[in-house]
Amino acid sequence: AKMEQTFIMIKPDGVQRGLVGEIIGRFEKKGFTLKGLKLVTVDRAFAEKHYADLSAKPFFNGLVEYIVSGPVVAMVWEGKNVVATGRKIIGATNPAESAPGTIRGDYAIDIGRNVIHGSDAVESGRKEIALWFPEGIAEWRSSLHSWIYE
Ligand code: YYY
Ligand code: MG
Repeated sequence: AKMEQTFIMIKPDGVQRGLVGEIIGRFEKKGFTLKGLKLVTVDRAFAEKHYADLSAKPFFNGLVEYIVSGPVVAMVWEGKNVVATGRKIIGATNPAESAPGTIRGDYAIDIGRNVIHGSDAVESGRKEIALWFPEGIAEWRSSLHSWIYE
């Protein structure tokens, strides 16, 4: 299997609302492997860097305020196709359009409180992992590997 990594972040509302265990459980039960995990509160400059591509958008300031408003759970998940599949597990950006069964579809209402972030491509995932985990991530292989991959 060709392995990929993605950066997943539970946003401050997800932490405050006690959704951390539920969200991690969905990625775990799917079969993906947890390679990095930390609870961290970031400052404005860091949040602006994470969302640099969106700096011209009218919602940018509110988005940055939201991300710095409390601790977030930063994670790296690994697996075959984890970037695209992770986005499916998360659901559409606007929770009004996210399908039931997705994280945003099940737990969010407003676009500006949509609980979770996931990288949109392998390359942006690589950049986000480097930004959030400059110390590096764990090197391990799950003993379940051959029960999940053929
Ligand atoms: O990748 P994803 O999080 O699904 O959406 P992006 O287009 O990258 O936007 C990042 C973030 O910005 C989104 O999760 C909510 C917020 N946002 C917003 O508040 N209003 C919009 N019209 C679009 C995005
Ligand atoms: Mg995005």
